[in-house]
Amino acid sequence: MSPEVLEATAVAHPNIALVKYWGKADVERNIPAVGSLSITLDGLTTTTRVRFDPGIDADRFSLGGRLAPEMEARVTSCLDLLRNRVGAKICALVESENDFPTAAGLASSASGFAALVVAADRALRSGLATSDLADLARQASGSAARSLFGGFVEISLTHSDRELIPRTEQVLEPSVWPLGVVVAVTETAPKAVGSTEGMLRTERTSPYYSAWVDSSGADLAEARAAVDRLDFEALADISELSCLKMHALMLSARPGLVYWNGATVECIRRVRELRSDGLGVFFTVDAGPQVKAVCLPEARSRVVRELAAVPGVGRILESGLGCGARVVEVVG
Ligand code: 2P0
Repeated sequence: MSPEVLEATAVAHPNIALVKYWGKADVERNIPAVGSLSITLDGLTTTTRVRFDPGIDADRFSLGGRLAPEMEARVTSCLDLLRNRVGAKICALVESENDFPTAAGLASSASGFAALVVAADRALRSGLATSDLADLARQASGSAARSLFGGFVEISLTHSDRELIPRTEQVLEPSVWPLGVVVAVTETAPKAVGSTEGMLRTERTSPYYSAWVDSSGADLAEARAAVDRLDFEALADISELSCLKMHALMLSARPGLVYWNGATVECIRRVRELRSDGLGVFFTVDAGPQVKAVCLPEARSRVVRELAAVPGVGRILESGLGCGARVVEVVG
């Protein structure tokens, strides 16, 4: 192998927001309009190998063993951020695999861009701090910044010279509060309207958008306080509120964004019944039809059984909380 070939492989996990991000303060720089709080999963994994090779004159991207030219522009833009930062010009072959459905509301772009920046950073020997890599990943996909870290992760926004500055940080190690997540997969096809397009449409057309942005800071503070106290009931309340508020906002766009199907609604109803029976579980749903049930460890097996029995649920994925994106192999 030529000594100029630089290669590294990284893994990253999707994250699920409990306080949701929806809307952009700056589209160009992909600054979120609201802060968010997420948990990183350990049961779903993206593995990405980046090989910088002086023998190629354009980046190439494959997903699951098939070339994916439709995604190359986003991958190249993300790599350009890193190349510009370190003064590199070399192109890369990027091979990525997900062990879960892609683009169906399971945050594959989050784990994908997190793994990409971590692998590319190591391959180029750039040695950037995790916070800097999170910032690069955030510019590629807002939720990706959160997958750089494990456990409970917050993106907070501060004002500086009339600009919003996002900052991503871990707020709790996964071992401190080892919650479980049960994903009820109700559909595996990619979603009809991607998150970026959906957010821009919502901002342009929903009469509720400013109320969403104005109330998000209080939701985030409430959720942070619940996490700090390890208060499951309080976290359940504020997480379901943030989820339903985001979907109400999406529904109020023109044309309305309906990411749910019938089984999504049935799963939500079932989780609510279980919770009112005293089981430690709450739901959240992202820009897709899957329902994620977040639960106390002792509730997990019952939640799996109950959601598997809901008509329309095709598959159940189980996860605990995991760690942030990391390098698993370096070549050269
Ligand atoms: C979240 N979502 O907080 C919210 C909830 C989906 C619903 O972050 O436009 O793919 O690339 O910054 O990161 C999905 O958005 O959006 C997302 P872009 P991204 O998890």
